Amino acid sequence: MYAQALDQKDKAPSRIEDPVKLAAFEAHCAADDKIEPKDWMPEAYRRTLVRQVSQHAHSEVIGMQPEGNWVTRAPSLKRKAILISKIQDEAGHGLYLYSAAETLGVSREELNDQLLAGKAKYSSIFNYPTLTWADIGTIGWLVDGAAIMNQIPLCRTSFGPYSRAMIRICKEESFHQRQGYEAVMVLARGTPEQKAMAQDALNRWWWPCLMMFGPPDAVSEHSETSMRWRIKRFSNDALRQKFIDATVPQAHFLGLTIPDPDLRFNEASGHWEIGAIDWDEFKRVLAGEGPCNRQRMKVRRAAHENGAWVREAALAHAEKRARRKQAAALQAAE
Ligand code: FAQ
Repeated sequence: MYAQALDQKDKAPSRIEDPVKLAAFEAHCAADDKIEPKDWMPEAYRRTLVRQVSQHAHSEVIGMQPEGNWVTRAPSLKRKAILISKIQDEAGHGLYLYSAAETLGVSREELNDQLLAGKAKYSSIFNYPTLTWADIGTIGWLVDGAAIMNQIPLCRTSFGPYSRAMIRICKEESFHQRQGYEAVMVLARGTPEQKAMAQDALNRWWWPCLMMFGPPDAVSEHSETSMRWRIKRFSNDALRQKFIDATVPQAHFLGLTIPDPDLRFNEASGHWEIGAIDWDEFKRVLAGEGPCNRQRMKVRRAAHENGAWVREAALAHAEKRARRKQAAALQAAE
Protein backbone atom coordinates (compact mmCIF):
# COMPACT_ATOMS: atom_id res chain seq x y z
CA MET A 1 0.00 0.00 0.00
CA TYR A 2 2.89 2.34 0.83
CA ALA A 3 4.50 1.90 -2.61
CA GLN A 4 1.14 1.97 -4.36
CA ALA A 5 0.21 5.24 -2.67
CA LEU A 6 3.51 6.74 -3.76
CA ASP A 7 2.87 5.65 -7.35
CA GLN A 8 -0.54 7.27 -7.32
CA LYS A 9 0.93 10.50 -6.03
CA ASP A 10 3.64 10.50 -8.65
CA LYS A 11 1.06 10.19 -11.39
CA ALA A 12 -0.98 13.14 -10.11
CA PRO A 13 -0.43 15.99 -12.60
CA SER A 14 1.14 19.04 -10.95
CA ARG A 15 -0.55 22.28 -11.92
CA ILE A 16 1.82 24.95 -13.19
CA GLU A 17 1.14 27.82 -10.82
CA ASP A 18 1.07 31.53 -11.62
CA PRO A 19 4.47 32.70 -10.30
CA VAL A 20 3.12 36.04 -9.02
CA LYS A 21 0.28 34.38 -7.09
CA LEU A 22 2.65 31.71 -5.82
CA ALA A 23 5.16 34.29 -4.54
CA ALA A 24 2.36 36.19 -2.76
CA PHE A 25 1.13 32.94 -1.21
CA GLU A 26 4.62 31.97 -0.01
CA ALA A 27 5.06 35.42 1.53
CA HIS A 28 1.68 35.08 3.25
CA CYS A 29 2.77 31.76 4.78
CA ALA A 30 6.18 33.10 5.78
CA ALA A 31 4.47 36.01 7.58
CA ASP A 32 2.41 33.48 9.57
CA ASP A 33 -0.87 34.73 8.11
CA LYS A 34 -3.73 32.25 7.96
CA ILE A 35 -4.88 30.83 4.63
CA GLU A 36 -8.67 30.61 4.43
CA PRO A 37 -10.73 28.33 2.13
CA LYS A 38 -11.60 31.06 -0.40
CA ASP A 39 -8.03 32.38 -0.63
CA TRP A 40 -5.93 31.43 -3.63
CA MET A 41 -3.66 28.47 -2.83
CA PRO A 42 -1.34 26.27 -4.89
CA GLU A 43 -2.90 22.96 -5.86
CA ALA A 44 -0.14 21.10 -4.00
CA TYR A 45 -0.97 22.98 -0.76
CA ARG A 46 -4.63 21.98 -1.13
CA ARG A 47 -3.68 18.37 -1.90
CA THR A 48 -1.29 18.13 1.05
CA LEU A 49 -3.92 19.46 3.41
CA VAL A 50 -6.67 17.17 2.14
CA ARG A 51 -4.24 14.27 2.62
CA GLN A 52 -3.11 15.21 6.11
CA VAL A 53 -6.46 16.42 7.49
CA SER A 54 -8.37 13.43 6.12
CA GLN A 55 -5.76 10.96 7.43
CA HIS A 56 -6.04 12.70 10.75
CA ALA A 57 -9.86 12.42 10.68
CA HIS A 58 -9.69 8.74 9.72
CA SER A 59 -7.26 8.15 12.61
CA GLU A 60 -9.68 9.64 15.12
CA VAL A 61 -12.51 7.46 13.80
CA ILE A 62 -10.54 4.21 13.57
CA GLY A 63 -8.90 5.14 16.89
CA MET A 64 -12.22 4.53 18.63
CA GLN A 65 -11.92 0.79 17.99
CA PRO A 66 -9.06 -0.24 20.30
CA GLU A 67 -10.76 1.58 23.20
CA GLY A 68 -14.31 0.58 22.27
CA ASN A 69 -13.13 -2.98 22.80
CA TRP A 70 -12.98 -2.24 26.57
CA VAL A 71 -16.23 -0.36 27.24
CA THR A 72 -18.00 -3.47 28.52
CA ARG A 73 -14.98 -4.59 30.53
CA ALA A 74 -13.91 -1.35 32.26
CA PRO A 75 -13.24 -2.20 35.94
CA SER A 76 -15.70 0.31 37.48
CA LEU A 77 -18.63 2.56 36.58
CA LYS A 78 -16.32 5.61 36.85
CA ARG A 79 -13.80 4.13 34.42
CA LYS A 80 -16.60 3.09 32.05
CA ALA A 81 -18.10 6.61 32.05
CA ILE A 82 -14.68 8.19 31.38
CA LEU A 83 -13.94 5.72 28.59
CA ILE A 84 -17.29 6.25 26.86
CA SER A 85 -16.85 10.05 27.03
CA LYS A 86 -13.35 9.78 25.64
CA ILE A 87 -14.48 7.63 22.72
CA GLN A 88 -17.29 10.09 21.98
CA ASP A 89 -14.72 12.90 21.98
CA GLU A 90 -12.66 11.01 19.37
CA ALA A 91 -15.76 10.70 17.15
CA GLY A 92 -16.27 14.46 17.52
CA HIS A 93 -12.66 15.12 16.53
CA GLY A 94 -13.19 13.06 13.40
CA LEU A 95 -16.24 15.16 12.55
CA TYR A 96 -14.51 18.54 13.04
CA LEU A 97 -11.64 17.33 10.89
CA TYR A 98 -13.85 16.02 8.07
CA SER A 99 -15.59 19.42 8.14
CA ALA A 100 -12.23 21.21 7.92
CA ALA A 101 -11.27 18.98 4.96
CA GLU A 102 -14.60 19.73 3.24
CA THR A 103 -13.74 23.45 3.14
CA LEU A 104 -11.00 22.42 0.68
CA GLY A 105 -13.61 21.25 -1.82
CA VAL A 106 -13.68 17.52 -1.13
CA SER A 107 -16.75 15.74 0.21
CA ARG A 108 -16.85 13.62 3.31
CA GLU A 109 -18.32 10.77 1.24
CA GLU A 110 -15.32 10.89 -1.07
CA LEU A 111 -12.90 10.77 1.87
CA ASN A 112 -14.82 7.99 3.52
CA ASP A 113 -14.88 6.00 0.27
CA GLN A 114 -11.08 6.32 0.07
CA LEU A 115 -10.77 4.93 3.59
CA LEU A 116 -13.17 2.05 2.99
CA ALA A 117 -11.42 1.18 -0.27
CA GLY A 118 -8.11 0.95 1.63
CA LYS A 119 -6.64 3.87 -0.35
CA ALA A 120 -6.32 6.29 2.58
CA LYS A 121 -3.97 5.97 5.52
CA TYR A 122 -4.78 6.33 9.20
CA SER A 123 -2.32 6.38 12.07
CA SER A 124 -0.19 3.25 12.37
CA ILE A 125 -0.80 3.14 16.13
CA PHE A 126 -4.41 2.00 15.80
CA ASN A 127 -3.34 -1.29 14.25
CA TYR A 128 -2.16 -2.64 17.60
CA PRO A 129 -4.41 -4.66 19.95
CA THR A 130 -5.64 -3.71 23.43
CA LEU A 131 -5.01 -6.91 25.36
CA THR A 132 -5.51 -5.81 28.98
CA TRP A 133 -7.11 -2.95 30.93
CA ALA A 134 -3.63 -1.43 31.35
CA ASP A 135 -3.58 -0.89 27.57
CA ILE A 136 -6.47 1.55 27.93
CA GLY A 137 -4.62 3.67 30.49
CA THR A 138 -1.49 3.43 28.36
CA ILE A 139 -3.32 4.62 25.24
CA GLY A 140 -4.41 7.74 27.16
CA TRP A 141 -0.96 8.31 28.60
CA LEU A 142 1.18 7.55 25.56
CA VAL A 143 -1.03 7.67 22.43
CA ASP A 144 -2.90 10.80 23.47
CA GLY A 145 0.38 12.15 24.87
CA ALA A 146 2.04 11.70 21.48
CA ALA A 147 -1.05 13.07 19.72
CA ILE A 148 -0.95 16.27 21.82
CA MET A 149 2.76 16.75 21.23
CA ASN A 150 2.08 16.63 17.49
CA GLN A 151 -1.19 18.58 17.60
CA ILE A 152 -0.43 21.58 19.87
CA PRO A 153 1.77 23.03 17.09
CA LEU A 154 -1.07 22.30 14.62
CA CYS A 155 -3.18 24.90 16.50
CA ARG A 156 -0.87 27.36 14.66
CA THR A 157 -0.95 25.58 11.30
CA SER A 158 -1.37 27.90 8.33
CA PHE A 159 -4.80 26.67 7.15
CA GLY A 160 -7.45 28.48 9.21
CA PRO A 161 -10.17 25.79 9.54
CA TYR A 162 -7.61 23.11 10.51
CA SER A 163 -5.96 25.32 13.12
CA ARG A 164 -9.31 26.28 14.67
CA ALA A 165 -10.44 22.62 14.84
CA MET A 166 -7.16 21.74 16.55
CA ILE A 167 -7.67 24.21 19.41
CA ARG A 168 -10.72 22.39 20.74
CA ILE A 169 -9.30 18.97 19.96
CA CYS A 170 -6.14 19.69 21.96
CA LYS A 171 -8.13 20.75 25.04
CA GLU A 172 -9.93 17.40 24.97
CA GLU A 173 -6.78 15.40 24.21
CA SER A 174 -5.08 16.97 27.19
CA PHE A 175 -7.81 15.60 29.50
CA HIS A 176 -7.50 12.23 27.76
CA GLN A 177 -3.78 12.12 28.46
CA ARG A 178 -4.25 12.96 32.15
CA GLN A 179 -6.96 10.37 32.74
CA GLY A 180 -4.73 7.76 31.07
CA TYR A 181 -1.73 8.63 33.21
CA GLU A 182 -3.89 8.49 36.33
CA ALA A 183 -5.28 5.08 35.35
CA VAL A 184 -1.74 3.72 34.82
CA MET A 185 -0.64 5.28 38.13
CA VAL A 186 -3.35 3.36 40.00
CA LEU A 187 -2.08 0.12 38.46
CA ALA A 188 1.60 0.97 39.00
CA ARG A 189 0.89 1.60 42.69
CA GLY A 190 -1.40 -1.42 43.02
CA THR A 191 -0.66 -5.10 43.53
CA PRO A 192 2.48 -6.66 41.95
CA GLU A 193 0.20 -8.21 39.30
CA GLN A 194 -1.30 -4.81 38.46
CA LYS A 195 2.12 -3.20 38.24
CA ALA A 196 3.30 -6.02 35.97
CA MET A 197 0.26 -5.41 33.75
CA ALA A 198 1.16 -1.70 33.50
CA GLN A 199 4.78 -2.58 32.65
CA ASP A 200 3.67 -5.08 30.01
CA ALA A 201 1.45 -2.45 28.37
CA LEU A 202 4.32 0.06 28.35
CA ASN A 203 6.59 -2.59 26.80
CA ARG A 204 4.16 -3.15 23.94
CA TRP A 205 3.09 0.49 23.25
CA TRP A 206 6.36 2.40 23.68
CA TRP A 207 7.95 1.75 20.28
CA PRO A 208 4.74 1.98 18.20
CA CYS A 209 4.05 5.34 19.90
CA LEU A 210 7.45 6.65 18.81
CA MET A 211 6.51 5.64 15.23
CA MET A 212 3.34 7.76 15.40
CA PHE A 213 5.47 10.85 14.67
CA GLY A 214 6.25 9.52 11.21
CA PRO A 215 9.45 8.48 9.45
CA PRO A 216 12.81 10.10 10.30
CA ASP A 217 13.27 13.62 8.91
CA ALA A 218 15.85 12.39 6.39
CA VAL A 219 13.23 10.27 4.61
CA SER A 220 10.05 12.24 5.41
CA GLU A 221 8.93 13.11 1.89
CA HIS A 222 6.42 15.84 2.78
CA SER A 223 8.18 17.59 5.66
CA GLU A 224 10.22 20.15 3.76
CA THR A 225 7.30 21.61 1.80
CA SER A 226 4.85 21.27 4.67
CA MET A 227 7.20 23.17 6.95
CA ARG A 228 7.81 25.90 4.39
CA TRP A 229 4.06 26.35 4.03
CA ARG A 230 3.71 26.27 7.85
CA ILE A 231 1.36 23.30 7.71
CA LYS A 232 3.82 21.49 9.98
CA ARG A 233 5.58 23.66 12.55
CA PHE A 234 8.13 21.10 13.78
CA SER A 235 9.78 18.15 12.09
CA ASN A 236 8.87 14.52 12.87
CA ASP A 237 12.15 13.92 14.74
CA ALA A 238 11.89 17.15 16.75
CA LEU A 239 8.41 16.22 18.01
CA ARG A 240 9.45 12.63 18.70
CA GLN A 241 12.33 13.92 20.84
CA LYS A 242 10.04 16.31 22.75
CA PHE A 243 7.73 13.37 23.48
CA ILE A 244 10.61 11.18 24.69
CA ASP A 245 11.96 13.93 26.94
CA ALA A 246 8.53 14.51 28.47
CA THR A 247 7.58 10.86 28.87
CA VAL A 248 10.72 9.16 30.25
CA PRO A 249 10.52 11.06 33.58
CA GLN A 250 6.79 10.25 33.78
CA ALA A 251 7.59 6.52 33.48
CA HIS A 252 10.30 6.82 36.14
CA PHE A 253 7.87 8.59 38.46
CA LEU A 254 5.55 5.58 38.13
CA GLY A 255 8.42 3.18 38.84
CA LEU A 256 8.10 1.72 35.33
CA THR A 257 10.95 0.89 32.96
CA ILE A 258 11.13 2.15 29.38
CA PRO A 259 11.73 -0.99 27.25
CA ASP A 260 14.95 0.27 25.69
CA PRO A 261 18.33 -0.99 26.94
CA ASP A 262 20.05 1.84 25.04
CA LEU A 263 18.08 4.63 26.69
CA ARG A 264 20.39 7.16 28.30
CA PHE A 265 20.37 10.78 29.34
CA ASN A 266 22.85 12.97 27.50
CA GLU A 267 23.99 15.56 30.04
CA ALA A 268 25.53 17.74 27.35
CA SER A 269 22.44 18.01 25.17
CA GLY A 270 19.90 17.70 27.99
CA HIS A 271 17.98 15.08 25.99
CA TRP A 272 17.14 11.40 26.42
CA GLU A 273 18.73 9.28 23.70
CA ILE A 274 17.03 6.10 22.52
CA GLY A 275 18.02 2.92 20.68
CA ALA A 276 17.12 2.21 17.05
CA ILE A 277 13.46 2.30 16.03
CA ASP A 278 12.39 -0.71 13.96
CA TRP A 279 11.28 1.14 10.81
CA ASP A 280 10.63 -2.16 9.05
CA GLU A 281 7.82 -2.77 11.51
CA PHE A 282 6.42 0.70 10.70
CA LYS A 283 6.52 -0.04 6.97
CA ARG A 284 4.82 -3.39 7.51
CA VAL A 285 2.00 -1.73 9.46
CA LEU A 286 1.57 0.93 6.76
CA ALA A 287 1.49 -1.82 4.15
CA GLY A 288 -1.51 -3.39 5.92
CA GLU A 289 0.46 -6.10 7.72
CA GLY A 290 0.13 -4.84 11.30
CA PRO A 291 -1.49 -7.02 13.98
CA CYS A 292 -5.00 -5.54 13.54
CA ASN A 293 -5.16 -3.79 10.11
CA ARG A 294 -7.64 -6.24 8.61
CA GLN A 295 -9.84 -6.30 11.71
CA ARG A 296 -9.93 -2.47 11.92
CA MET A 297 -11.07 -2.13 8.30
CA LYS A 298 -13.59 -4.94 8.60
CA VAL A 299 -15.19 -3.32 11.65
CA ARG A 300 -15.17 0.12 9.97
CA ARG A 301 -16.86 -1.24 6.82
CA ALA A 302 -19.50 -3.06 8.89
CA ALA A 303 -20.16 0.12 10.92
CA HIS A 304 -20.61 2.07 7.71
CA GLU A 305 -23.03 -0.48 6.26
CA ASN A 306 -24.96 -0.83 9.51
CA GLY A 307 -25.26 2.96 9.73
CA ALA A 308 -26.82 3.32 6.27
CA TRP A 309 -30.34 3.67 7.72
CA VAL A 310 -29.19 6.54 9.98
CA ARG A 311 -27.79 8.46 7.02
CA GLU A 312 -30.96 7.81 5.00
CA ALA A 313 -33.16 8.92 7.92
CA ALA A 314 -31.09 12.07 8.48
CA LEU A 315 -31.32 12.98 4.79
CA ALA A 316 -35.09 12.34 4.70
CA HIS A 317 -35.50 14.51 7.80
CA ALA A 318 -33.41 17.32 6.28
CA GLU A 319 -35.44 17.17 3.07
CA LYS A 320 -38.72 17.27 5.03
CA ARG A 321 -37.53 20.33 6.97
CA ALA A 322 -36.38 22.06 3.80
CA ARG A 323 -39.78 21.41 2.15
CA ARG A 324 -41.60 22.76 5.22
CA LYS A 325 -39.40 25.86 5.26
CA GLN A 326 -40.02 26.44 1.56
CA ALA A 327 -43.78 26.02 2.00
CA ALA A 328 -43.77 28.46 4.95
CA ALA A 329 -41.80 31.00 2.89
CA LEU A 330 -44.28 30.67 -0.02
CA GLN A 331 -47.24 31.10 2.35
CA ALA A 332 -45.66 34.21 3.91
CA ALA A 333 -45.09 35.69 0.45
CA GLU A 334 -48.78 35.23 -0.60
N1 FAQ B 1 0.85 6.29 10.50
O1 FAQ B 1 6.38 12.67 4.78
P1 FAQ B 1 5.79 12.16 6.04
C1 FAQ B 1 -4.80 10.47 17.67
C2 FAQ B 1 2.81 8.43 6.28
S1 FAQ B 1 -4.73 11.16 16.12
C3 FAQ B 1 0.46 6.13 9.21
O2 FAQ B 1 6.54 12.43 7.29
P2 FAQ B 1 3.67 13.96 6.84
C4 FAQ B 1 -5.98 10.81 18.53
C5 FAQ B 1 2.41 9.79 5.76
O3 FAQ B 1 1.01 9.95 5.79
C6 FAQ B 1 -3.28 10.44 15.39
N2 FAQ B 1 1.07 6.79 8.18
O4 FAQ B 1 4.26 12.66 6.14
C7 FAQ B 1 -6.45 9.61 19.27
C8 FAQ B 1 3.00 9.74 4.37
O5 FAQ B 1 2.19 8.92 3.54
P3 FAQ B 1 1.31 9.53 2.29
C9 FAQ B 1 -3.11 10.94 14.02
C10 FAQ B 1 2.07 7.64 8.51
O6 FAQ B 1 2.21 13.99 6.54
C11 FAQ B 1 -5.80 9.17 20.39
C12 FAQ B 1 4.29 8.95 4.58
O7 FAQ B 1 4.10 8.20 5.78
N3 FAQ B 1 -2.52 12.25 14.04
O8 FAQ B 1 -3.92 9.77 17.99
C13 FAQ B 1 2.48 7.86 9.81
O9 FAQ B 1 4.45 15.17 6.50
C14 FAQ B 1 -6.27 8.05 21.09
C15 FAQ B 1 5.51 9.85 4.69
O10 FAQ B 1 5.53 10.58 5.94
C16 FAQ B 1 -2.39 12.96 12.91
O11 FAQ B 1 -2.81 12.55 11.86
C17 FAQ B 1 1.84 7.14 10.83
N4 FAQ B 1 2.17 7.25 12.13
O12 FAQ B 1 3.87 13.68 8.41
C18 FAQ B 1 -7.58 8.93 18.81
C19 FAQ B 1 -1.75 14.32 13.07
N5 FAQ B 1 3.49 8.75 9.80
O13 FAQ B 1 0.25 10.40 2.91
C20 FAQ B 1 -8.04 7.80 19.53
C21 FAQ B 1 -1.67 15.09 11.79
C22 FAQ B 1 3.71 9.07 8.50
O14 FAQ B 1 2.25 10.32 1.45
C23 FAQ B 1 -7.38 7.38 20.67
N6 FAQ B 1 -0.70 14.54 10.87
N7 FAQ B 1 2.86 8.40 7.74
O15 FAQ B 1 0.73 8.32 1.61
C24 FAQ B 1 0.62 14.87 10.90
O16 FAQ B 1 1.07 15.63 11.74
C25 FAQ B 1 1.48 14.31 9.81
O17 FAQ B 1 0.65 13.85 8.77
C26 FAQ B 1 2.44 13.16 10.28
C27 FAQ B 1 3.21 12.63 9.07
C28 FAQ B 1 3.43 13.69 11.30
C29 FAQ B 1 1.64 12.00 10.91
